[in-house]
Amino acid sequence: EAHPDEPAPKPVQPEDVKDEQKEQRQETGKKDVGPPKKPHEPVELGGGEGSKVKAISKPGGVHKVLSLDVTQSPRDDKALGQFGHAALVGSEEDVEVRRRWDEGHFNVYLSDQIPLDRAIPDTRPEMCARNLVHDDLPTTSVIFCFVDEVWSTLLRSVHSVINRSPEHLLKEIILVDDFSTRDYLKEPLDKYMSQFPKVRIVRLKEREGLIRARLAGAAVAKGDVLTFLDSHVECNVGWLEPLLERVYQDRRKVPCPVIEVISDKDMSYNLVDNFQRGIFKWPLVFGWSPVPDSYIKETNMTIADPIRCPVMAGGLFSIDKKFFYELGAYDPGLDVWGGENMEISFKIWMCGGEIEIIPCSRVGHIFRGQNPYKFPKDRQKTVERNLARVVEVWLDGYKDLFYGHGYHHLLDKEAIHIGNLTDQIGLRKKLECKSFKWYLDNVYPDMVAPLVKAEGMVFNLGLRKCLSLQKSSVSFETCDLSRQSQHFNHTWMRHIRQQDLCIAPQAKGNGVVLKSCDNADLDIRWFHQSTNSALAEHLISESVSHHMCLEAGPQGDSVCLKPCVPTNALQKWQFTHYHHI
Ligand code: UD2
Ligand code: MN
Repeated sequence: EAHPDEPAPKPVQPEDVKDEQKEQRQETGKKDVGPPKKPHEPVELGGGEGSKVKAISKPGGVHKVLSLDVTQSPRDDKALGQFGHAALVGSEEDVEVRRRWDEGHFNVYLSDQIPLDRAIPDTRPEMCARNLVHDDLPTTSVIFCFVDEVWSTLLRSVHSVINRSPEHLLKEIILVDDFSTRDYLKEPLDKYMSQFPKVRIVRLKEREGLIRARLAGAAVAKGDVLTFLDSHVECNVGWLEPLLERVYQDRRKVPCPVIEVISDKDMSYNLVDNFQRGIFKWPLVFGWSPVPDSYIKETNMTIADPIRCPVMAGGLFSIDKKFFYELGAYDPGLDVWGGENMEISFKIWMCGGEIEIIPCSRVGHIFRGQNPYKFPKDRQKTVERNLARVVEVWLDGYKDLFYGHGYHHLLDKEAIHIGNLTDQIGLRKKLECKSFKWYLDNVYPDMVAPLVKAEGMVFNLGLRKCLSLQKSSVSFETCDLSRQSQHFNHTWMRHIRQQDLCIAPQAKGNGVVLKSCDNADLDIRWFHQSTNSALAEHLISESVSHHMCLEAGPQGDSVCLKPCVPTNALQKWQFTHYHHI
């Protein structure tokens, strides 16, 4: 178990918190658990916050986080996978393991043999069990959406919520069935869940994808807070109250639990590194990255403090229901899977909220190598289109960075059927959300995001002169950085650009002309291999009809396109400065 040297906190049964007591608490502000605390004394939860924003104290009674776990002393402590231990199957069973793997893209065979209410190690940092939370926390609706989820993992997810959430805070569990095809998810699921009055099942009439499925769940939710979870998780001891406490402290905080790893192979429950935050890299790829040591030191951050996250992983978080709707919920135009975590993250931060990981709240999740369900359309195209919608609404000028990282083809909006964005753009205006630049500067300052790949003068190696824009034509001059006429950018769209003008190959002939820059214009892109101002390289026109190299006339009186010659110095160019991402 997690803290063998520490006596496990005495489990408090959910029945301990009765409705009458709850009402009484709200009236009198008295608590029934934990040490007494004066009603208006500021409460510091989890010590000095990494965000430097001190927790806002709220009046009202407090109690120690309820370390509910009716499963800590399980019925069968010899059961497979019990206590989150790795479960192994005999090699003669390998065939079965393999045969059933594709049902969920994890070890379904094993999962089916592990108790639905198994105990898992309490992986919280030690101080978490001593933290105080308010008595009158808001209630939550827990929303699971799923499509063809494996029976045992779906049930284990639901059991973990029921067993480890304070009864009075759990308004309901909403299961949104995203048009599953498997029979056991129909009557058998209804029947099984009928033993839990709090579980409601919503069935969608067609496959909507996880985004619209979550919206359908939210639409019927009665709790004050929405808590979204994937349908193959195990909520750990004390997971819920720390999340609700953050929302209670400030309704614009969007807390996420630490996502721990349930092995897809042996179903063991594994804790993850501390101090991890959710980030993205170009082109909007989600990832984890440690909080810098210097930041931890400077802010005296402890392993139990909330961690501000530029983006969330997507699956597991709590959000004040009203705030969720004020933000316009999710863009309902996002299909099936992917990109919605970027959308909600940018929206939350840019429109007044905050995303945090709460180390005292931990939920295990089975990470799978592949989506175990079918995409109605091509998977890659679906995700790309979702991302393009997000980018067009939220990224301002930085969208070129996204497209420039291998997504040029998405600029052809007609080909990708990006759909209508009027509502989303209108929403951003209405909410007066901040710019993407503000987001980068304030939320993700360590993100490298230059708007151009290279800039400054464009030096020709053979001629030893620099490109210059004179009277709207391209010529050469002795290099002089102080002259604006010699300043060009090589952008993420691979344009050679000065203000709004781009260098382009002549439609007929080998010369170059100036055109107004247009991201969708394939003819004005120039491939340039160099990433380093010590190395001159070709500028290769990507225009279909040319595909040749930019070359300086030997007298410096012209610039034109010629077939590329690796050794020709008149075809070698270097920018003054290159940016690295
Ligand atoms: C991660 C998120 C997931 C979501 C996704 C990006 C975590 C732990 N998981 O991928 O929540 O944000 O990134 O979109 O952060 N589902 C449906 N209908 C569909 C497809 C999926 O209901 O058409 C359900 C699915 O059964 C599951 C949930 O949506 O419960 C998330 O799907 P996933 O587990 O395949 O996503 P994951 O964990 O790879
Ligand atoms: Mn998942």
